[in-house]
Amino acid sequence: MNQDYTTRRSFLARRLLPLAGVASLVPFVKASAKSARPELLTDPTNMPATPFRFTPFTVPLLKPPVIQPTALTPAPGSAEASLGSAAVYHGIAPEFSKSHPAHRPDWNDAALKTYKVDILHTTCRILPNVETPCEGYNAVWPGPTFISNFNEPCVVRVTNHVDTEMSVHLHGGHTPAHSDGHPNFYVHPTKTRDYYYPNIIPREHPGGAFDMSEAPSTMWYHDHGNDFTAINAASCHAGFHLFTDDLEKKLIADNVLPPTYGVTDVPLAFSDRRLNADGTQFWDPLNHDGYLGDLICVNGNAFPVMKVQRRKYRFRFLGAALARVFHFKMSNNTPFLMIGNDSWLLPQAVGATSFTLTPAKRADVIIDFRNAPNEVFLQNAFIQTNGRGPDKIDLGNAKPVMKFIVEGAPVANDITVKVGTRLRPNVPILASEIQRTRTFVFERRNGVWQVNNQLWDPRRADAQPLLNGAERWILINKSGGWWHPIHIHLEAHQIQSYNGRRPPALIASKSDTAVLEGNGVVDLFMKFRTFTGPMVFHCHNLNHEDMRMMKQFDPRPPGSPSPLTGASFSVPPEICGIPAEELADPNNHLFL
Ligand SMILES: [Cu+2]
Repeated sequence: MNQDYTTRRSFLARRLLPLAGVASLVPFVKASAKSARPELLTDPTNMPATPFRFTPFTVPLLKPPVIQPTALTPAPGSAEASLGSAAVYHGIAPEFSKSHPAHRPDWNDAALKTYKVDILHTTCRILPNVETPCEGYNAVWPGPTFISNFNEPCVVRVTNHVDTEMSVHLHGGHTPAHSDGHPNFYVHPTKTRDYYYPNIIPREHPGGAFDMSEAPSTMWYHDHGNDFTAINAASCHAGFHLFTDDLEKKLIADNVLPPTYGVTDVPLAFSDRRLNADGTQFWDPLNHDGYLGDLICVNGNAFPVMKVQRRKYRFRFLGAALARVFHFKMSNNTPFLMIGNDSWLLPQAVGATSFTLTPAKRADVIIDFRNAPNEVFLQNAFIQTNGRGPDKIDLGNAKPVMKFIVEGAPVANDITVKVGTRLRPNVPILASEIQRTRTFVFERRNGVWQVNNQLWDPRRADAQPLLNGAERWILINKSGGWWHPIHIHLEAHQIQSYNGRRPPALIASKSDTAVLEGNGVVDLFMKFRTFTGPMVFHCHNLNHEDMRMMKQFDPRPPGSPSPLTGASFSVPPEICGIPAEELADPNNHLFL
């Protein structure tokens, strides 16, 4: 196993060192006084600055394309596309089978939609005149947007054309373990895997009706490969997966929310990048604190511009950065209307003059341009100098990250959502439902990131909640000033207290990522429904995740302990999707 570990780290270094090495040889091209860069970002890091001049706010905001269904050959679930086949090497989630005990007849209310995604080498234009090698889902960044309807299952066939093990996680999804994007359930290079998303939500009780308070709105998908998640994310593996149900469709039909993807309903993925003089991305493989770029990208382009009308827009903010934390405000100080946190709409819309977005968080936000000046900027008020987390909020010196050009007269019959508008009713988890309390301490020991004094180990189930049960988890940050946004897979959690206080309305109902600020404590309730594990929870500062700040839980029925005893990686092949002969292959990178 140590041999295996060394091999993987060597590979990692081979893949990444050219990026960092180039940077160290290239003299820093100092930005002139006319350059906009010093005004765009406070960047007192020790990393070399991106050595290109450019004019910000000239590149139109990119709207990720919507992926269209396509027929798959061989068909999902066929003998040719099953465990061990050559065509679709990894088969399909066992829950897909109608004979599987977890399968429910009402999962088949709609026909199966099928999609094809290829992980490809490609290039992107972070800056308009600089071609940057990257990778991407269907060669675009952000990846194509999925739009799924409740209870309309789909299969996404992913083929890996790059030379790294990949794993695709549907973040916010209520998904079988086979298709969840577990870090060790790979799509190996040259191989193909079917991800099955039933697009269902948890039920009120086992066998009962679906709990419609659980229907998500804004999920996203991204790489989750063991050890490689940070560099894979930096290589542009991320996209949106939107989800609708009758309740959200009615809000749109009633003109409460806007209808049109890409026009008045716009996804915004925020990340940061840093370029070398040859256009490649700067990357320091020895930086485990957290990657920071000096170019703020929105949907893949640095500092873009968007033309808008004088009306309300729905923006799906996504914290797609590896370690940067944003604190957003508008340059004209118009307030935001917050309608969703992470994957879910709020019970009612909440006003906010500014808000924080850590890695992995989503904020579903209405911005009203009705009274805006002809030019207005979205600004970031956090000053951040390293991966530790933001240093301070400086609202009076916020830096622009995106420009809006506001055109025309106020639009008639605008959407009606406002502070207090009721959106998605919330069914709370009650204290009386809690079966057990667990405490997880996040800290740095011996230079690596740990949870409860342990490193990530895929052979070990760190928690075995009862399937369909509820637990209280207390997440404690004992790593000084470091921030750790903790993402828990499988379903939403409910934050009971945030740093010892009642949580603000924005995070008081449903979240999938609990933010541990420096020395912070989050006390939460969570249910574990529908699917057995293994599932993971981890820091979403991706450099921390890769350096072992991750644990595993495995919901199991009473009397059915997890096979993950710590002795071996013993998840059945039909769950992990990897044939037995591959599991026994010493070149298979399942462990470290
Ligand atoms: Cu962290």
